[in-house]
Amino acid sequence: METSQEHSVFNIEAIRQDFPILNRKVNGKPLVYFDNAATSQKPKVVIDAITHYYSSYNANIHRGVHALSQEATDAFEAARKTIQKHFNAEHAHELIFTSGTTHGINLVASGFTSFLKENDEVLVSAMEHHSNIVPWQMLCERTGATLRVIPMNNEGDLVISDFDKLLSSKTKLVFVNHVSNVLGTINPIKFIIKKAHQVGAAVLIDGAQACAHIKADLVDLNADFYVTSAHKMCGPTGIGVLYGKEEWLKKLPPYQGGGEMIEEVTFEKSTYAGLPHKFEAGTPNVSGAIAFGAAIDYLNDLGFDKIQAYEDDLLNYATEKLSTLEGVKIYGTSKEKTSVISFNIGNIHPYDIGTILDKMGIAVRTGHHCAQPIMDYYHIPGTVRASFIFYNTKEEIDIFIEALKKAIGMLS
Ligand code: 7TS
Repeated sequence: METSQEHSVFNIEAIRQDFPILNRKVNGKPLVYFDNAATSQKPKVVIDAITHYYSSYNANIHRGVHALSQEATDAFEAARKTIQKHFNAEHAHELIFTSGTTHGINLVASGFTSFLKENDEVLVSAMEHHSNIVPWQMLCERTGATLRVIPMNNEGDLVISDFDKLLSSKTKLVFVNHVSNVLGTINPIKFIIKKAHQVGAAVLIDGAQACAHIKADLVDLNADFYVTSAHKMCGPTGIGVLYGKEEWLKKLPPYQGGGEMIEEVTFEKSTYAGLPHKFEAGTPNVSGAIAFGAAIDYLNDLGFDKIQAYEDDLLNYATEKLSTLEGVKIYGTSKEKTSVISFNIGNIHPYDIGTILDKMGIAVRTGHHCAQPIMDYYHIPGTVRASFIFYNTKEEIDIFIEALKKAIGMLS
């Protein structure tokens, strides 16, 4: 295994060796994996953490007197602390294990049912993933509150002056992604949080697309809620985290009833456990949480400053190369963006480009990317999306550009 010393100079070859899947071929060609915004690949330390748990200390947690249960509980709670430290949250009990971003958002949206009434307003940005839109629409249906939209402009930036105008004493909640999954825009969330707090609104930040690229500092951001999924940051699927400020998590009712979330149960009445257990009913994804911790350690060993500098370089290189192709239109040209490029070429359908790239071993996503309002804004059915991460290389981008040239030749 490569040491973090070797990684400290961002030794890309050593880093790529950490990811077993990168050695495979697809359709007879070396895999070029540019679908990292959908899910990232997993380093061996993460895969090993899962194998080690199941082969050495698999047990249910928080309930056994026996050694395996204690070891599993300790590892599970150590992972929570790793995540706390990573996001600089004040307390470990402010971090609730979820199955992912979607679960975290639904938990908060469900909890706000009793806090909202008719004529209250909630604000969503124009560039959200469906999972940061639909749960709030359902909340509005339950409560009679109104959903209002912070608009975006052609570059893919939020129109902050309009956000200012939308804020009022009626605003109770604002939910915005840290980074857009289509446009790559890094939203000015610290400013948004500050402004929303001035009118007494709570803010939920969807960090799903940020977490692999940006280390969020929750004390500095002062967010009320921050949600993310481990699988976007080299961890496993089926596990994520909801951060909530202690004062909010104490106020919110439990999302699910069941084992482990109670203090006492009788047929007359049940009382609930304290944080974080109140929101963690049932047997959790123990191996997932432990491997999530391993993924965070891995990323921090690489260093987020180095990750960002490397990915910025990849983004600039790819943007420049792509722009030389005739008929290319890139959606999302914000000055502040992560390594995601959504584009179309002339009138060629994105799906056709994706299919040809796949034949050449290149994985991209095509379609609306679960963000139909962005597609509506640009009046397009979908885009091709290439999303890069720190284990991608300029050589892979060259292969991608050559493959695109071939695809254009075949399709136009
Ligand atoms: N929010 C954002 C900004 C996302 O990009 C995604 C997933 C989610 C929420 C939902 O995360 P989950 O882990 O609960 O599914 N985005 C994508 C994507 O862009 N392509 O595939 C999944």
